[in-house]
Amino acid sequence: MKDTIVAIATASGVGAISIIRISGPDALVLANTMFKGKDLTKVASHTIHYGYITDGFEDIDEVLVMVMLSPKTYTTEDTVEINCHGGIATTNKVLELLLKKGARLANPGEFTERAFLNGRIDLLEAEAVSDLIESKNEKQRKLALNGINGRITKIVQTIKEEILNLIANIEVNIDYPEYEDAIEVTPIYLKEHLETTKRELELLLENSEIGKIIKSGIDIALIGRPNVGKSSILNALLNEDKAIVTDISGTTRDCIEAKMNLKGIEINLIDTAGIRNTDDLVEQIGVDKSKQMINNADLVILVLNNNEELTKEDKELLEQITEKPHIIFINKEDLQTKIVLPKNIEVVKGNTIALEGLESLKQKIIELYNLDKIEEKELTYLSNIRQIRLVEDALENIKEAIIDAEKEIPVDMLEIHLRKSFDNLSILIGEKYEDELIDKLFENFCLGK
Ligand SMILES: Nc1nc2c(ncn2[C@@H]2O[C@H](COP(=O)(O)OP(=O)(O)OP(=O)(O)O)[C@@H](O)[C@H]2O)c(=O)[nH]1
Ligand SMILES: [Mg+2]
Repeated sequence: MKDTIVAIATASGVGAISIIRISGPDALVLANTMFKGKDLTKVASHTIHYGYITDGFEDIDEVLVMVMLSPKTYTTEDTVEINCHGGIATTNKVLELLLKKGARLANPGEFTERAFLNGRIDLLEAEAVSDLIESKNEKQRKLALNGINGRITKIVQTIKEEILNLIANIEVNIDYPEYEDAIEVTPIYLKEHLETTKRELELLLENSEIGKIIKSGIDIALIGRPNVGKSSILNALLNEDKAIVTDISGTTRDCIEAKMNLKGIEINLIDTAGIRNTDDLVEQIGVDKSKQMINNADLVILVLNNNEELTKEDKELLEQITEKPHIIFINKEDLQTKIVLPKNIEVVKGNTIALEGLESLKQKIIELYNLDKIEEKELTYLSNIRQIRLVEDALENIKEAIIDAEKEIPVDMLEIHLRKSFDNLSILIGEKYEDELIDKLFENFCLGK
């Protein structure tokens, strides 16, 4: 990390200004060699200076240069940010000059990686930086910001401390059995304390479901036989003619996806081809996709026709969705009721002609995912698979320790589970890491961050 890195920090394209960011031991000297104005190596930290960038022969741009000296900077290293006029030509020319002078082009996310490696932020905070940049709505923004603020880290640190205390007490018991004032860690004592830790980890995981919903939205598939009105429902929910609707069975041939917003959560609605046996090759491919969608979607809306008796296919579909989160929507309620439903199944009824039942359908989705409540809770959730896996492993080890404690296995034997759990949480916040994994993680960041 001895080299000095440079990257364009703003999005490429035409804009009022572009920012070129330089970080590392030579940041100031490098910027100074191409700056016509004050001597940047002599100015105070966190000051802005007006001047020109020059290649020695001609001026390249009129700029403002921000000087920030170590350690109070994003990376903790000396950092210079050149604010030049926007647009590709000027920005690239300034970048090119810096590269010629000896700076190295930064890898994606390398500034944030340095902030992490230099100990200014932990790994959860670093990941939240990326989330913040990518956030597209208010909830995603708040979730990411709480990550940056270190709220999740605090929760994890508390759990880590509890585990560490138990390990320390076990060690004291082993090393100094003669100490009478040391807490005697019996399996019963251990089990009692571990139950608390277990609940805390479980809560983190339960809440992470909400984090996933905020970050990735909910995939909802409209499934059913041909002609029951799936595409009509999609159009009605979106309030636009997105999918083709006709009275010909098998109108929709491929999955049609569209986004809508429910209580600030992104809903990815998927209209599918009506499921039936068919000799038409193209239609068959569509039908196969629809069947896959039953598995892949987060939620299935099974559409049935009020005006027809249940068919064999309907019954099969009802069977297939039992294990999935689902809503059954009885469409064409404006027509005569011929459908006879199995007892005790909960349905939403409506029609797309007078647009009835669609609000109830939305309400049902809101209830299923508690979308109304998300705002009230504090948005401190794990937000990616890496984080979730590590907490799952940490929990697994605590559970194993509890089982061992119940069997009254000597506490020093089950200390191994506690150590593994502790290590998982250390990896989660980046106190322990492998270089390669860290590089991989930051590769997903955008350039200049
Ligand atoms: N009476 C009545 N007709 C409806 C209703 N909803 C849809 N239809 C009609 O039913 C026919 C089929 O509607 P679609 O929305 O294309 O049905 P689909 O389920 O997407 O059909 P496929 O794409 O073939 O699988 C069209 O003629 C619609 O106008 C409804 O609530 N009441
Ligand atoms: Mg359709």
